[in-house]
Formats: sequence, C-alpha cells, structure tokens
Amino acid sequence: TRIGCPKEIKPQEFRVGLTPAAAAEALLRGHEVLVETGAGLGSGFTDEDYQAAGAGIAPDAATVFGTSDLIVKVKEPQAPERQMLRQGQVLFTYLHLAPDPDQTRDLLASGVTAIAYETVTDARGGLPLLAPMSEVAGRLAPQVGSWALQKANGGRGVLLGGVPGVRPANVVIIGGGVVGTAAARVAVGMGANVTVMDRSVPRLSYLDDVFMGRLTTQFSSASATAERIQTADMVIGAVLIPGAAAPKLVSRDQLSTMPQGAVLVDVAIDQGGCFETSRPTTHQDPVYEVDGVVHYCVANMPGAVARTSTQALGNATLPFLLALADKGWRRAVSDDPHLRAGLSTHEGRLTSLPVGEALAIEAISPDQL
Ligand code: PYR
Repeated sequence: TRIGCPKEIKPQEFRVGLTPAAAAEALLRGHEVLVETGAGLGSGFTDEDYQAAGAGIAPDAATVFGTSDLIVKVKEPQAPERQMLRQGQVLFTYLHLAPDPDQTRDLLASGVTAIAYETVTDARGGLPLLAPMSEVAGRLAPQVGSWALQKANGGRGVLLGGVPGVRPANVVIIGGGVVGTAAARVAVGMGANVTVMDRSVPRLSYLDDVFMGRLTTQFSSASATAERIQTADMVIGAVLIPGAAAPKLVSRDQLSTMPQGAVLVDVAIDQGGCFETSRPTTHQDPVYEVDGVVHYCVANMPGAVARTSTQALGNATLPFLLALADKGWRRAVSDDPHLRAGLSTHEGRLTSLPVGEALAIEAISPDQL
C-alpha cells in the first residue's frame, strides 16, 4: 500500500499525521511511504528524519494526494485538500463531520472512503484515538491556568502549590473523565488543593482510590458547583457528551460570586464550551476577562505542544493504520468492529448514522456496507 502524509494546512496546526518512527514501521512491512516536504517541521521532524526512516519526500500536497492509496492526516481535510480526494482512496484523520455540512458534501462527492479518528471505539467503551489529545489538553490545563493566575496575565496572583505557611490554590475540576483525570494528576503534582466533580459515583470512587486521598471528590450538581466556585482560584471545565454541545455549568451571573482574578480553563470549548461566558481564543491571544474572572478558552490546546501531541496521536493511530495498509480497508474494518465505527463515507454514501441525523442526510450504518 502507498501511504501518503501531507503537511497540515489548517491555521496554527503544527502536528503531523505520521511520525518518522511510524513511517519506519510501515516500511518494514513492505509498504511505501510518501511525506510532503516540511510536513513534520512543526513537530520537530525534518525531511531528513523521514528519509532516514526510508520514506520518500514529495514536493507538494498534489503529489501526495495524487499518488497515495491511504492518506493519513491530523485535522479534517480543508477545502483545497478535499478537491484532491478520489474514489478508491482511503482517508484516515479527525473529521468532526456532524457540525460541518460543507465538508460532508465534499467527501461524499469525492467518493473517498473516510475513516474518522474520533469515532473509533475500544472494547471498554472508550475513544482510543481521541483520548491521547484529551490527555494532552487535560495535563496542559493546570499549567496554562497557573500561568493565567499570575498578576501580569490578569490573575489573582496565587501560586498553585502555595509555600510553607501559605495555603495552596483551590482547583476545581468539573468532569472526571480522561481530561479531568489528567488535569487532576498535574494539579495534584503541582501541590494544589484539588476537587474533582462528576455525576458518576463509580468514577468518583475510582478517582478516590487512585489518588489515595490526595484530592477531594464531590458529586456534581448545580448547587454543589455554585458553592465550590465561590472559593476556587481555578476552575477547569472537563466535560464531554460525545457528539453533543457541552452543557453550561457556570452562568454569567455566577462569575460575580467567584474571587476576583480567579481563572476558568474551558477544555470543552471545541464543543461550544461549558461556561456561559466562554468564547474560543487562540494561542496568540489566549485569555480575556469577564466580571473580573480570567477565561482561557484556546480551542486547540494540544497544538501548543505539537511534538508531544504528534507522538501521542501517532502511537494511538499506528496499529489501525497498519491494519488498513496490511489488509486493505474492507478487510480491516470487517475484522475489527472498533475500526469500523470510524467509517464515515464510502463511494458517495454516508456511513455514519449520527452524522446523517445531525445533517439530515440519508445514511447507513457501517455494518451495512
Ligand atoms: C484535535 O485534536 O485537533 C481533534 O480534533 C480532536
């Protein structure tokens, strides 16, 4: 199979779909690998690194799209990339089709077989190709929040871990899933006084066990949240309802009950955000203030640490990429129902029922192909 990896063209996207190490694995199995020149630079991988692994370097995206059987990327294909897709080709990347009718129409028109990272499942009910980016964003959240707590950045001038004789900061994490657990790990490590809130008692029980008393768990309800934020130096929004808009957990009116200079970090901003006053920001201009509360709402947090994110994503995608290359997509998805769950378009048919429902387009289940 000829595997192609173009350079990402979405603004501020520094990740790349294939690492030199992953390219080497594919080459070992007898596949060909073609990488667009400069594709890895944002993540610290040079063309020479790919060449040393045995990959070919293409001068432009048109060559990669024009000659590859299997395209591996990070972000959903942008309009110019969609023009280059064709029937008989497989696209493996994040798609996020439900809120994106234009992209969906173009993928269907191209005839490409598109497999979405974010809907690939695992045997434990998780999303193994979304989880690594949730881990990254979760671990970053206390780090960026502690930066925002510094006076020069608008915060109330509180050191997360305190010092001997002075209390540490109160960090409230709403949501105890992948993001919230990763955030808790770092916040606890930085010495903060951490509370994790969730609506699942089994999940709180798990967190209580693994953190061995180093954080407080609290059942999440509207009144519990209202109370907790009054003494919070930092609140991390870490909720996900797969595919749906995030619920609003802190209202605009509630901001005035928080300490002046407290910080909100909204990791759910990609799904619309979980604080009423959240709006997407960028790495260039990450924070703004409403009623004295600093908001950090960067929509692509993992991009700040592209090198780590690229490797984490690549580790997770590699086994699926190799299965697609070794067996061909049809046998790969037929053998593995979890990979099949990612199948989104094929030869002009939409094969995702949730996307069909969101966009009012006729769809079939991937199981029916
Ligand atoms: C991202 O990491 O950019 C996703 O789309 C999940």
